[in-house]
Amino acid sequence: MTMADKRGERLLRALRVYVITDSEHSLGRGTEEVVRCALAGGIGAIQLREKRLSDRRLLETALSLRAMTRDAGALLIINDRVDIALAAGADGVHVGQDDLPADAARRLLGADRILGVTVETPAEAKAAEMAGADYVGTGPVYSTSTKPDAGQPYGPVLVQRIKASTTLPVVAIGGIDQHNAEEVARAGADGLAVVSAVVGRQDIEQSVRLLLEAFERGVSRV
Ligand code: TZP
Ligand code: MG
Repeated sequence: MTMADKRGERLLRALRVYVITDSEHSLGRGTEEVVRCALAGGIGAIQLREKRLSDRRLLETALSLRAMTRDAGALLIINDRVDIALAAGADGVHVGQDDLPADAARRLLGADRILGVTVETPAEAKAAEMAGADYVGTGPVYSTSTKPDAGQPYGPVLVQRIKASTTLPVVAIGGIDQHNAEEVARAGADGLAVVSAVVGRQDIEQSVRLLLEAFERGVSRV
C-alpha cells in the first residue's frame, strides 16, 4: 500500500462521525469538555467552528484541541481559518464557497494538510477536487436550526448526486442524528458531520456511539 493509500484510508476512517463544535449549542459546556467527551465516544475528526471567539481565544482553543486530538489519534480541522490551522499545527482546514477559494487554501496549506470544501452541486464538487480538496462536505441534507442561513434541505438525494460527481470522500451535513444516520450512509455518505446530535446532547459519549453504530449499519446495507 502506498503512502497516499494509507493517508486516504486514515481519512475515510476518521470522517465517519465528524463532530463540529459550536459553543452556542453545547448546553453551557466549554469546547474542551465537549471535545473530551466526543473523543471518549470514539469520534475520528473534530472541526473547530466557533464564530464568536477573538482570534487569540480561537488559537488558544485550537492549541488545546490539538493536544487532545493528538493523544486520541483523531484529526483536528479548523473551519475557515488557514492562519489558525497553521499556527496550531492542525491537520487541516474546511472552507465554504464564500471563504478563501480552495486552490488558494491549498497553496497556503501545502500538500500534506487536509483540505475540506463545502459543496452543494456536482460542479462545485468537481471544482473542489480540481483545486486539491481531500474531501467535500455537502448539505443541508435535513432541516437544521443550527445554521440559520443553511437554506432548504435537499434530502439524501444530494449525497447520491455529489457522490456520483467526485472521487473524493463525501461527508453529509445538516440535521443528521442517530435516527436518520443509517439512511444517509445508505445514500453513499462516507461520513456524517454533526453539531447538535452530539454537541447539544446531554450524554455526548453515548450519542457518538449511537451515530457510529447507525452509520455502520447503513454502510453494510449499501
Ligand atoms: N453547514 C450546513 S448545515 C450546518 C452547517 C455547519 C449545521 C449542521 O448542524 P446540525 O446541528 O448537525 O444540523
Ligand atoms: Mg466557512
